[in-house]
Amino acid sequence: MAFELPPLPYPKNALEPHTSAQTLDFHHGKHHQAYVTNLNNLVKGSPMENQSLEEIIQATAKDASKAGVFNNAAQVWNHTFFWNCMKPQGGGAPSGNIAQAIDRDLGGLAKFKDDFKAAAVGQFGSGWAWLVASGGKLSITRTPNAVNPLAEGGNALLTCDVWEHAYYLDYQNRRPDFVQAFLDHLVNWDFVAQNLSKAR
Ligand code: MN3
Repeated sequence: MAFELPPLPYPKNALEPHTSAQTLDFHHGKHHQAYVTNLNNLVKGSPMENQSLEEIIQATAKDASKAGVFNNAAQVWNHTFFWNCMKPQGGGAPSGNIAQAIDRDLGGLAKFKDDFKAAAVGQFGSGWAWLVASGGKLSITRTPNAVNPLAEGGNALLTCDVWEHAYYLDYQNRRPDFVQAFLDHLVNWDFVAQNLSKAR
């Protein structure tokens, strides 16, 4: 059974003006699709064909000979997760458990936003910024290329794609402006709270 590109959880123009329909057209329709196609070609005829994305990611993360499979599997997972981390009229302030955990572990929402932005902007080259729950505690991390917290056994709660293809059409070199717009206007806090409630 081949992996498939999941549809975006909202119309392509729904995140405007913060992320354009043109960006989502390329980012979802070309970049994300290419990772799906590459992964299917790489696992064809191997036992991995019948494994879940999560199983493939965890099995290949530390195996240099499987870097191609890992990179494409992780990028398929990362992008599907990223689309769900955003919604139209998102951003604002979280409530409930996730708000309490941010206050407890990360010094409150304002400090979380500053620190998440610093992680996203400070990732040299391509990668991802993450809010992670591990051992019952929240932390902010950044990863290069396709690497994600699953590989380390952590629970991803939120991510922002900081590969240039995520923002270049709309923001050119201004990654900090993209990350600020993500935090202020796009974050789907309901999805983040749902991820926290499922965290192991
Ligand atoms: Mn991307």
